[in-house]
Amino acid sequence: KQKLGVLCSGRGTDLQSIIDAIGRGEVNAEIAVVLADKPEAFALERAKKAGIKAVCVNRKQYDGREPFEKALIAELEEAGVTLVVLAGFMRILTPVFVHHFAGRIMNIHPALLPSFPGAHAHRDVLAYGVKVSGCTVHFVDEGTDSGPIILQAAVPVLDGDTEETLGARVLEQEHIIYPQAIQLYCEGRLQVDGRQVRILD
Ligand code: 3YE
Repeated sequence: KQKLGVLCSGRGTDLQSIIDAIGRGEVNAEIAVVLADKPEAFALERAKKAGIKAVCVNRKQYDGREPFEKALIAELEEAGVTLVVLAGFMRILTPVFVHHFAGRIMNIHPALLPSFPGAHAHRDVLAYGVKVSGCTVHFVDEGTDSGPIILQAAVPVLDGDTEETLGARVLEQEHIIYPQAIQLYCEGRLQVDGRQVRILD
């Protein structure tokens, strides 16, 4: 059984969708630890409420990325984590972290990659005027939002959408496809071949 380490920075609604999917028996994994990079991340409360170990590795208390990531790695290894799940985690990971968990890190991005990478996807989507957006689950590599794509879901962009209304529509899909992608990994059904991720029967 895979042991997940979920990294968060915010409200933790994607984390909650994973907790709930495990509870319904739709994801056959265990969340070994939830880590946040700031103490006010509500994800920490969600984890504790679900009886999951929750630790703040406060970025502000570290002098530079490498010591911060070493601390993350230490927590993940102590918990025996086999798959790292970024769920609204707002930090770029350096090659040190990416190589430590090579091929074992997933992220969800709230747009249809390779369009609109980065920290302000909904704002960028609305500014560009595209009519379709969505979300993307991908493996994490050394680039930002550039790794092999596992699953995507599309939603319409509607007249009068704000970052909030579009974000809520995309979030509904995030809560469906992130647990699905994690379960596919847990079943050993994701075969990565360069950029292509094949989903095995
Ligand atoms: N790291 C790698 N590859 C990826 N992290 C995320 C995805 C992903 C990844 O595919 N290697 C915004 C983060 C963007 C940003 O620039 N953050 C700053 C700090 C901002 C602050 O001070 O709060 C930074 O330097 O990390 C997760 C999504 C990252 C989204």
